[in-house]
Amino acid sequence: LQSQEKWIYFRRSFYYVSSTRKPWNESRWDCRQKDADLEFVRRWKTRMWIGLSDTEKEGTWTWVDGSPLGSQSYWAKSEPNDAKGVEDCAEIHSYDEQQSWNDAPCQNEKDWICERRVK
Ligand code: 2F8
Ligand code: CA
Repeated sequence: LQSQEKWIYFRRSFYYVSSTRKPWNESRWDCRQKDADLEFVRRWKTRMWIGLSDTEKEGTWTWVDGSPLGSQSYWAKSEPNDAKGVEDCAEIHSYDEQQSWNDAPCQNEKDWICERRVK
């Protein structure tokens, strides 16, 4: 971990909160360079990327660790809607804990959180 960076420890993981906004891919790359990966949170103070996308196959949502999105999901009402056919990355966009996710264009710049699990 780089000493200037702020990581928060919670339940056997370290969490890093971004201080800039980036597209989904660059957010994930930032995490990977930190030996971490893009995390998901149920809600946050701003719109924020989570580690979930359907870029490989439209409509098949997959976590960055390769696991499929199971029955546990928190899509907002009418989401994911793949608006204009260009929304393949998931964000937190609402304070509603049960309906907080939206799919958005991956190149949009948003905040993100990295998770580094303690081995
Ligand atoms: O109403 C939901 C809809 O809101 C926006 O589109 C108007 C979002 N677009 C972006 O974030 C770019 C849609 O993803 C969302 O479905
Ligand atoms: Ca959407």
